[in-house]
Amino acid sequence: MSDTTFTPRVFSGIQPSGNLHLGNYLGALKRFVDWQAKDMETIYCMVDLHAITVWQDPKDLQKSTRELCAGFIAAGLDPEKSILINQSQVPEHAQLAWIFNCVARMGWMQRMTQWKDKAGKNAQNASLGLFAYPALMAADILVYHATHVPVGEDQKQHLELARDIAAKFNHDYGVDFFPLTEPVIEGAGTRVMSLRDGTKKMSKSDVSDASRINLTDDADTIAKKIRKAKTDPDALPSEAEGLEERPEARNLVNIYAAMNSQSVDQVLADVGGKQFSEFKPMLAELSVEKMSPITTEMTRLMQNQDEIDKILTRGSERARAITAPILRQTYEIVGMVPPAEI
Ligand code: AQP
Repeated sequence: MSDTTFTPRVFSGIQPSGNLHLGNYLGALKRFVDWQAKDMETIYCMVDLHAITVWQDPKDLQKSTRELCAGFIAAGLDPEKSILINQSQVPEHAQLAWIFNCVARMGWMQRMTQWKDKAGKNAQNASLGLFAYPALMAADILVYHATHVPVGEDQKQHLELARDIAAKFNHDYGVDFFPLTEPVIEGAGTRVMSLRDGTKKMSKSDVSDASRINLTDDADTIAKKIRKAKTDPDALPSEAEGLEERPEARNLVNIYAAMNSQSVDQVLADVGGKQFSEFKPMLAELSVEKMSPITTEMTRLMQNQDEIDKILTRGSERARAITAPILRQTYEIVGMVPPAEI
């Protein structure tokens, strides 16, 4: 365990790989906004270096990065309060990742379920970057000495690996330099499931657009997708235990709770006994009420790309004031010769 007290600092990121969806919003973005309201430094990142671990069309990547920045701001992140950055504009992320590539072990990476899922049976043909993804993620966090990382449940294993990397670095070099960062996985929205299959995570890469609500969907599309969401024939229970064997029902109740910043028990106290024919329109109305202003604001912001680019440039300057000294100290610990002052 680390004895050093680190200044509380929040870091998290989202890949600009298109199709920003309700899972990203409830599992990550909405919670980023909640953390911004606390008295802590908050840093949020568009992780484009992660996105290219699988092929991205260069033009789409630029558009998606700016769109994601617009989404961050439209959802309530204030570039004056939070540091908003594009990962590739802060080179210390990739520089620290190389050091961590030399700390992490092959066996640790091979155990990552996201690697197994994404590389699938064709692992020999997957990029080296996809394999090393969790070491870059550890660097994203630790290059800020971040202490809190709000993420969805799917990122839990990667965060545990970041702690393993920090602990091994500290042990190997006999220092207490990197914090053992706490994953913050809380609330009803940390695992939003597909609207077509309650056992599958809502995901950008699902071929079925009906499986997810995109942040770019208009009000009619949102309402239609919820109306068509898979459910079962029973009425809603009055207590959470009644959802145990009902993945689709549980998912819709979780979405309602997360969207309305309530607990599942609070929602069920209100809607227990209702049929889906009654609950779905309630969910659709709530979703449109919460999501439509974000979509409208995103569209408006996207018309002013210069403004977005300036926000990112300013964010990277503020970020580098934190990351450059931490990288310099890391290099010293590792034994790199520092550049001479001329
Ligand atoms: N379904 C989800 N429910 C809750 N949280 C989710 N997150 C992603 N999907 C869900 C959270 O969103 C943040 C950013 O995720 P990412 O950019 O790393 O994207 P991802 O996990 O790769 O998203 P997808 O949709 O799952 O992409 P593909 O289809 O490429 O695998 C993270 O905090 C994540 O937990």
